[in-house]
Amino acid sequence: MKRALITGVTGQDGSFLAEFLLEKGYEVHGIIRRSSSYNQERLEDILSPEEAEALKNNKNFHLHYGDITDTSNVIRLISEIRPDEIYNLAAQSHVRVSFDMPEYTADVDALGTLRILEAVRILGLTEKTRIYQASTSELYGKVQEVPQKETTPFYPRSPYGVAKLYAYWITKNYRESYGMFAVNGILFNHESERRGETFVTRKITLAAARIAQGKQDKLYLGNLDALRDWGYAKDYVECMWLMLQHDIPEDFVIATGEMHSVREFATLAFKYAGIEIEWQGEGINEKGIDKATGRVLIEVDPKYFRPAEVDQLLGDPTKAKTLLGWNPTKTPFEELVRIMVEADMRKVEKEEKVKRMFD
Ligand code: NDP
Ligand code: GDR
Repeated sequence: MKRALITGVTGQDGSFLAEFLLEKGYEVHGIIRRSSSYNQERLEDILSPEEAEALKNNKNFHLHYGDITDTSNVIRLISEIRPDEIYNLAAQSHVRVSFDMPEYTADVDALGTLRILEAVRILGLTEKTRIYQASTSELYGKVQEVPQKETTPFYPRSPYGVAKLYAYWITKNYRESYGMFAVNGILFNHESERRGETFVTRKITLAAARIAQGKQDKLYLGNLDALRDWGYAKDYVECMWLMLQHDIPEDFVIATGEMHSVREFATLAFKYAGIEIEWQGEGINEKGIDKATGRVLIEVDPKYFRPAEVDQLLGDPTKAKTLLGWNPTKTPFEELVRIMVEADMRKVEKEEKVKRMFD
């Protein structure tokens, strides 16, 4: 039985990956952080009661307290678990927040990766343990080539992107220096019904559901023109695993090859929630109006603008398609939006009216 360690198991990707690996017959270990309030919803509440029960009672699923900023903890856990595969998904993953917490973001996202690589090296596991590093399309930032592929030069535009740039290169460096099987998955944005509520897609699908059910009045967004290559997270975790099963340690771009704007995402999400949006005005005065009632439902709030923006990202998944046999269009854009809105419509049915202070 293969043994995997997932950092960031309570996150969107970690929860999907844990389920995926358990289904493949792995013994799965996950690192969870101590928190003053409960932080395992994605492993329980978001799953159906049957799935949550199955996960909890699965003898092959083990959770450990830890933090990738804590070197001794990382070394102890890796030494005890002796994993065949490590998936390093832990990160301060919010780009906007990384401008407010640049040093912390670097500690977790850059040095956290180094700590894991070093632990594997120090413990003499370089031959045994394969490592997946969660790299990102944010490395491309100010785009130098369209679409972006494995050879496209990087130009990160946020403290998050810069920290992940270090993680990308240190992973590659350990591979080249010590012959480790350590690879970067350069994943473009991927979303789902388990996406964190402050990322733009989920913020929109939740708001569309709440507005449709009379539980929220308005949605405030930042840059409506941003273009992203959005895929479905459940499809992307398969690729993380495929990269570690490949004969040669190599880096891969994972993307759909299709790009849409935030405005388009919002229009479609509201449509699936039963509201037709008409856009009026320009720039910070642009508004999304309910065609049927004339009510303003979406407004721009400059508070969500970033000091430096990534205007557009479009990935070329040819290498993953060819070498890993991965299908980038398994869940098309429209289907992704529909899955998210339908899940949020069900969730919101059980909710009271909400007012968000921080999103
Ligand atoms: P999430 O933000 O949903 O999850 C991040 C996870 O990391 C959470 O489990 C969080 O724990 C954990 N974590 C944060 N800091 C630490 C720490 N110091 N020590 C241990 N665990 C920590 O991210 P996603 O699931 O969306 O993304 C997974 C990874 O992939 C991240 O590294 C992200 O940067 C990267 N990525 C994501 C993309 C996307 O579109 N989703 C695209 C490309 C890359 P807690 O629950 O306690 O906060
Ligand atoms: P991103 O995702 O920064 O691409 O990082 P996010 O959903 O936060 O933003 C996407 C684009 O939408 C614009 N935007 C808004 N964003 C947020 N969060 N809130 C808003 O109200 C809003 N309005 C407009 C943003 O300016 C941006 O252009 C995600 C994360 O998962 C990273 O960890 C990952 O590495 C990258 O995707 C690939």
